[in-house]
Amino acid sequence: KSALFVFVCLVVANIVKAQVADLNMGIIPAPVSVKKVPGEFVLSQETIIAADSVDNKAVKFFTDLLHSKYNLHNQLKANTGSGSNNTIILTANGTDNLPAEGYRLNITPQQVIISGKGAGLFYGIQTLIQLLPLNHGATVKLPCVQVEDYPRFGYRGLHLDVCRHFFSVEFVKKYIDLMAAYKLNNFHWHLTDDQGWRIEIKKYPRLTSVGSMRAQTLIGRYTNRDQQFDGIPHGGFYTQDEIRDVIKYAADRYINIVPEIEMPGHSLAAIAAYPELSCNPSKPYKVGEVWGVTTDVYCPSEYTFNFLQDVLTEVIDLFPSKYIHIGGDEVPKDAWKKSEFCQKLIKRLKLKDEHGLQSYFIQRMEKFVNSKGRSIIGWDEILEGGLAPNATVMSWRGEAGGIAAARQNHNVIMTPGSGGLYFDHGQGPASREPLSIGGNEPISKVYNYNPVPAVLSPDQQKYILGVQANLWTEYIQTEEKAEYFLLPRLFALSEVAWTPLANKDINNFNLRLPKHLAWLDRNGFNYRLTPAIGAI
Ligand code: TNX
Repeated sequence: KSALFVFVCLVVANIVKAQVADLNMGIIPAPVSVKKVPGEFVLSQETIIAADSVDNKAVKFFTDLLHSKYNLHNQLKANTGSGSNNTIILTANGTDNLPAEGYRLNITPQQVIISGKGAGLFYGIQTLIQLLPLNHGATVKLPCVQVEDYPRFGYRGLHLDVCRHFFSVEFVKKYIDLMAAYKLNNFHWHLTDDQGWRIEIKKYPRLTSVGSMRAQTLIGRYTNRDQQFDGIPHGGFYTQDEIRDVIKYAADRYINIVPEIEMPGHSLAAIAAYPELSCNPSKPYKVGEVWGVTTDVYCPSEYTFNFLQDVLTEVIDLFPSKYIHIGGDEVPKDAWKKSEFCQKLIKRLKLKDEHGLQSYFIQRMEKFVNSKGRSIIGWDEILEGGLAPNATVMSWRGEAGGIAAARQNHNVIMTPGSGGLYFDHGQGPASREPLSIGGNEPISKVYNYNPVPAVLSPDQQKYILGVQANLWTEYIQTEEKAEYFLLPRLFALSEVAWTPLANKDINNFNLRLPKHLAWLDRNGFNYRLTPAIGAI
């Protein structure tokens, strides 16, 4: 009898589970509200697409996709507001009271209506695309449903380090495609570091002719005591034309690109190109060949400030982003301690010590960026010695920096390694994973991360703009490996960034995963099979 009872309970539990999954219609990130209704809409060659504006970029994205993936060439016409059958209506009408980036999607047997403004319309289309079957015949059926949706956070970020290993424009676009499909809206492009400078700067050609190429790379871990090198040069950079092309590609998908130019640390590639940027210009420098933190950093001299202002001027001319990331992390103070120039400067400026100098450096650069109408983001070390007045803090060494910044009324983006957001860490036990920097951040840990620390008051919590995951590439040499480390964790990130806390449910998420893994297969992405769905 009791066995029968347990069996019945299990069956009921599974039905309930399946229904919850059904409620979300398999959508990732889970929307604010989803209501399944009976019936289906049949999308065919005869279906008309009626849009407020026929040359809207979201509309173009949709018709291009129907063409390329479903071989459908539907008639596109201006939306007249009349309700003819077999029509997909894309409109800004009916968006009253919707938060920014929100949309409504209503599928009935007669019509599909997506209401949204700007990014909202684009996200409504992304949700509709997720409802399209992966396998289809001559007709494509869409289940009837009513969705209302908007994001939990305005900043939903993903980072890529193209310095430790260079990635092609094609790959960067593929990365952006993934972000768009999962409603992420800020691509943090880590463009400069010790081991490579990756952006063309017209005024300083040596940054790329010298700084974009390292002669060799340390094999294996950076703790490799034998110091064995591969003997293979590694390099690459983006021309300004390529950068403009990527910015447009991202903007067409409602993705902003936050460029990062590191200072005062992680700057060895630039110093190798222009040794005058260091406090000890007579020393021989070469582009970094080992990972970790180097003691060679920019000297806070007028030469350096002029150089960085010139660089940022070109960067700001290229990137429309409100935010310009100026790094600020991991700055050993050795070179400044040894430098007579720096010691005099500390005295003259009445600073406490080298931390004060770091703060002076960042504040000075912030003033410059602000004078161009933009704002800086910095890693949480920019808190040391006092925050620059308008800075946004990216909290990576846990949440402490973010909490401190929010308490000082500064905006914060949470990206703690301890929250599972360092996607260069493994997704399982090291023994079963490819070589990585270490760590074990399974998808469930990413999923359960909450970017809003409970220790903050409701007013302070408002400073948490959002969340980001980072893909550092010391041990990620190929596109396949980058995708393997990114996926499927990106799906969990999208739900952390978008879905209301109350709607988050890991069991429900796990039930929705297989369809999205199939989508990855269909679109040629490599990924790690997750234990959550019964495979390692
Ligand atoms: C720390 S996160 C760094 C990066 C490394 C990363 C490796 C941050 C601001 N600095 O330079 O690539 O760890 O996980």
